[in-house]
Amino acid sequence: MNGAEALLRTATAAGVEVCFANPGTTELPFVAGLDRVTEIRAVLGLFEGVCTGAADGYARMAGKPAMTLLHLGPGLANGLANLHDARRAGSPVVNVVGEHASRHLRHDPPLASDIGLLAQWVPGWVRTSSSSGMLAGDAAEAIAAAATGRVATLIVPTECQWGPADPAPPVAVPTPAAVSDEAVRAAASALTRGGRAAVLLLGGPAMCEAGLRAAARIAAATGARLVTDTFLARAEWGCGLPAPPRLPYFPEQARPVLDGVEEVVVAGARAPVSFFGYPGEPSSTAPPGAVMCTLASAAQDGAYDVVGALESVADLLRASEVTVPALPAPTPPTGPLTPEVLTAVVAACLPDGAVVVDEGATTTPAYLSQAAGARRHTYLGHVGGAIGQGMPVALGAATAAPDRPVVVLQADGSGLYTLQALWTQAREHLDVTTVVCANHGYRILQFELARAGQEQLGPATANLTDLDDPRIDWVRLAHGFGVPARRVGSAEELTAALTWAQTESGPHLVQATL
Ligand SMILES: Cc1ncc(C[n+]2csc(CCOP(=O)(O)OP(=O)(O)O)c2C)c(N)n1
Repeated sequence: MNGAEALLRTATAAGVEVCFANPGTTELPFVAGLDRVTEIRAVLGLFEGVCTGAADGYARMAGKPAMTLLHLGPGLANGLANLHDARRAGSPVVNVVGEHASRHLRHDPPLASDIGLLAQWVPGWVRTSSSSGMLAGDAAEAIAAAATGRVATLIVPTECQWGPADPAPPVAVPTPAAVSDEAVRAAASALTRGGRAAVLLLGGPAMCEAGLRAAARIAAATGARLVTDTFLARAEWGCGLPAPPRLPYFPEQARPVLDGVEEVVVAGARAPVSFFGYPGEPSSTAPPGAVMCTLASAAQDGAYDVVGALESVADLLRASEVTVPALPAPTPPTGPLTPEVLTAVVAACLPDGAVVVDEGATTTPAYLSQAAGARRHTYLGHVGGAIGQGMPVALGAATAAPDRPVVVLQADGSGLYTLQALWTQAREHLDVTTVVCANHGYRILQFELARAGQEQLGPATANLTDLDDPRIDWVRLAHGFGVPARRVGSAEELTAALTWAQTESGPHLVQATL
């Protein structure tokens, strides 16, 4: 057996089932190995950002890593932005990046570059294999490192792929540690400190059903308010679940939510910080005197059992179970499409068991509150701020959960970074409905310019933020990738289009013109 096959057999033994790949000549032993190791499903992405974003979406749904197969430095470089998002989401990902044969690299061939430097840019786990005999063991370690919620990158010179090797057994993955009794007591006392206004800020793993229910117990027992992080990697959402409000994106909207708060307890989130630093404004969106208490932070990279910590706090407080009052199910509005109308229609029309991927940017801030009474679903948000992840994440989520319909709220500018994901969705016949929020501009940048005092766009600012000339035709783009598509301009048309998309299998796209 050669090193490539040994790596793939090691990966299957460790539970890896999918490889999102865009290979080149230096990865051909892996490509050939995938013919022999048929337990791993090889999925072609037509751009490396599609592969890395798909691995992120897969990990969020499957709770385990997929592999990516990337070609040398340029291939990895093309995948980096979505690896950044994966890291911020705490998603396990294993990248296998081919490298020239070591003896060949000395001659500085055209594709030579410092792959390790690029890989190190995403903090996590990075190694270059030194021999075919070591390769399988390196792969087992990479998979175990990724399984703790990290991006692991294994760089594999071609002689390691074609040289002789044996598979390696899986490496044990450490389970998240229990949060200390001291941290549990500190959080409980911060939340009950006589008469002081407290917020329990939730994010990351706290957004699963058990975490939300434990948080609701704490809130009912203490009077603390629940608020969620602005950006959520994965949240269970909808009818019968606690639906805390989320911290708004803009600091002038986030500050009033936290106004008067004296204690902030962080569970699985990061301490509240505005997305960007603005002249004369503080970075934190918490009031200046608020005391921060970290029960478990997202910055601790999955090291702690956040749900267990919330349950311990609830138990310490002797908090009883809470029944969440049933909210009315949303009904689809009518009339012209606005951002709020678009998201209200989607919330009202969700199919059973849906997964909603949200890269809707300025169109979708209202979605989560509108969907609080919707059919129960899983929400996958945009955590890292590097745009172009929506359709790839949907591809990965649908690969991991083929029985669940995926609905993507996709801002048009962001969608244009990685729209080739549509082709892979069609090729793999995945049940994904992409709703393109077509406002034909980089609206967020226009908002930011207005906030900075530039209400009127000048020629350059208009040129760099307007996507209307020529107007992008998503219906034709989707058809070109083999995806049936429609254009809609009203709530009624969007409702009808979503029904159409859900009655046929396979991917669909709806261009919702705003
Ligand atoms: C990889 C990357 N490139 C550029 C940006 C800067 N950026 C942030 S939002 C944005 C435009 C978003 O436009 P769109 O997706 O259409 O959403 P809208 O603001 O119109 O709702 C850009 C270019 C970024 N965040 N990430």
